[in-house]
Amino acid sequence: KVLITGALGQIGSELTTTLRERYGADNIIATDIRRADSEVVTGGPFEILDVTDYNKMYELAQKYEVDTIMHLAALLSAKAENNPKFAWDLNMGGLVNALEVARELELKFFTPSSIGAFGPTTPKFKTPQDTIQRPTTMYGVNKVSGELLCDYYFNRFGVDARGVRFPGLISYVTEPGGGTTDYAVEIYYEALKNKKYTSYIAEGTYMDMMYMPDAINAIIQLMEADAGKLEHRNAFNVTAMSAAPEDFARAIQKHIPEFEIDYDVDPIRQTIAESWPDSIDAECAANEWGFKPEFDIDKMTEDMLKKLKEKLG
Ligand code: VAH
Repeated sequence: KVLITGALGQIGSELTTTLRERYGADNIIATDIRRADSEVVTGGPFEILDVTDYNKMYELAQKYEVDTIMHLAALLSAKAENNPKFAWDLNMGGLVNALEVARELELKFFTPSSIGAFGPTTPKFKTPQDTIQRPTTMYGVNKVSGELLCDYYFNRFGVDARGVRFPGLISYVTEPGGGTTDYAVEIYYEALKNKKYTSYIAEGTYMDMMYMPDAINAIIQLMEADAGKLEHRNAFNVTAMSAAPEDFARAIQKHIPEFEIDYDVDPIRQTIAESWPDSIDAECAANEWGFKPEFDIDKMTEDMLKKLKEKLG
């Protein structure tokens, strides 16, 4: 039985529904800081949980007799830059609470890191699994600290903590909130609504990206992997493509020829994007637990436009 925090978020909403299909709805306890009219709330057990409230988290984990926590509640990079102190309190306070509950109740643990855990001095191309990590954003500081904290709880207390460094995630179910890579989601909505998108990230800015189905599969594969095979355990580099705004425009134009992109760069999110790698190396994830993404930019674009058309009606 799994307790998911941040279950109404971009990853949490799809992770909740996929795990409910896979393991049975009653075995997946969705939690978030607010209730919303969403099938995440109606499709199975749902509880209000502010992850900075340790006692409530402990109480829910015990009440539902879960054996796993998947901790997804966090503030993303751009929002964190606007509220660095709040980001620290939520991102680190929530994580240490979740790890403490996992330690106390001997639960399996998942939380994602991000390519945001790398900084300007990290090798930008085929970024290695083990390399320099001196991020220059509060989000990045939170992600590096989180990777180290998860390793600490594994080495010191034996908590079976696992994690991946996610790239930008593209999805059509729940929009991301306050990330730097959100342009790669917005562009599809705008393509269908206005056949035009003004990108806040400059042309030629490469970042790793992945379609949400590949991200959810990666979480399940990692969590079901044989623990003995995990050399790196937390923070596996995972990616499906390295892309810049013009790559998305070209892929969309294969379906909507008249689609146009122009640029109005946001200096804050551009600075964040430029501090991250262009392309990371996911060799360790492939070797240690068989990570293999299915969607490249063309396959993702075809599916994204099809599903968004249905969603937007
Ligand atoms: C963000 N989508 O933009 C998140 C993610 C790698 C990007 O961490 O902050």
